[in-house]
Amino acid sequence: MGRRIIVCDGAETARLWSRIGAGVDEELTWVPREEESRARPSGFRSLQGGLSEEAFQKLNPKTNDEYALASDDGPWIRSAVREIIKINAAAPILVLTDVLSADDLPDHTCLRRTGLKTLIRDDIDDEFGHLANLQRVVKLRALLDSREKVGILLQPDPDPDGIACGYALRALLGRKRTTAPLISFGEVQRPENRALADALGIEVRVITPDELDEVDGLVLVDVQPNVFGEDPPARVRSVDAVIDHHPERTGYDAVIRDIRPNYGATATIFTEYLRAANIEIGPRLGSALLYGIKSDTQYLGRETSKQDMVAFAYLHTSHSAALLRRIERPALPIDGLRALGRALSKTDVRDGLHILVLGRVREDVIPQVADMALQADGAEWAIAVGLVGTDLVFSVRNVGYVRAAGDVVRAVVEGLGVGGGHRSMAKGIIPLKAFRKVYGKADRAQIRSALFDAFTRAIRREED
Ligand SMILES: [Mn+2]
Repeated sequence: MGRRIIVCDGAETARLWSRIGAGVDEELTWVPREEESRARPSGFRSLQGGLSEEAFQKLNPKTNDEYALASDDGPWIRSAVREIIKINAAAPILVLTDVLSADDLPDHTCLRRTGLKTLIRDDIDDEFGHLANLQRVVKLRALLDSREKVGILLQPDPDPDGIACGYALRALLGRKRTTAPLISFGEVQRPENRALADALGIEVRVITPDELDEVDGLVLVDVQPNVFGEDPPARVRSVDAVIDHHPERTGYDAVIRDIRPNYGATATIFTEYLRAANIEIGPRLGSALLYGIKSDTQYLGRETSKQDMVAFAYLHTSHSAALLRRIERPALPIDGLRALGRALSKTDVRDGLHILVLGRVREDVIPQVADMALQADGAEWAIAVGLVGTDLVFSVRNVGYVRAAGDVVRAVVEGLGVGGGHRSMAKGIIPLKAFRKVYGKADRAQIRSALFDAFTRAIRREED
């Protein structure tokens, strides 16, 4: 590595730099402004004769040296760059300025611009952000520490974001499952949500509104009372705290309210809390929060804020890849694999559609098969369908640059069943009875050809 040759415009800039402190490999130089010639900042060499090739030559430059130019004066920067590239045409140059824009700077392939005072300002603002989060944590603890049992209420059929946040709140409060139970008015249903709870060993207790009397503290995470119906139970309309990222609702009281609708996940708020409070995030908590952000933002795609990105990166160092894999790819049952084997033996991709008919399977097998089916050569759409109870359940995936999967599925199930989803993932349910009424029988061949026709029609209709 070469040196960093720092060139400051005037004594004031040089003094600012010396307050930041110099690195061992930094050569500090300055160019005095007219009236400053005797005010040499300590530690700085004056560039003899100003910005000239000769002055730079006296620094004995090497080809692997890097340069930093600190100035808000356009002509000063331009002449500095001009002289430096006489010495090394490919010199890497960092320009530190709070005023000049890209247009003010000379053309040089290896030049970057950043702030000087604003660079420090950004760090300070970040630190005050952490401080504000710490303050919220302190208030939460002060409010709840004296309570014997704090209920952490999640939405019915809690999703990964909610479950992860409940788990994080328990860690923040330094409590156990007995003194800070995760509670909900509806059980964890969706297979991927159950996979998270199982993998982390988290129990969500289903309770009735009456049972809320058992807790003497109540915190709502990733949810607000309006979710519990038009006329929510009185106890949830007056709570200790609400921490959420959904649009702010009215009609309830909370001592502490931290609602950030611009965030993609409540898990981002809790990551900031944990970070501000200097709480070490272990692999289980790290994986849960990471997965919470990932699933609420669809892998940092939909409605993702900068804060979600920062939290995701922060969690990435503490999560467990093995644990995350177990959550995202739950163990497949053996008979599910056999059903997949039978479906694969008849597989083909026609007009970009890959349909796998599984027969009777456990429901969580279906989305996993759909994920895999999209990997088939030529597949733009993957549809995995299985028989669950008395319903045909299908999961749909697409490559993303085609029509939205949710819209296509809604068109396919119209008048037959229910369905919906997002841009590249969707799910549909058609009762067998309804299917038979329209298509006669429901054997594999019939299901395959009926879905092929329905999807082809729906995709084409969408494209018109
Ligand atoms: Mn959420």
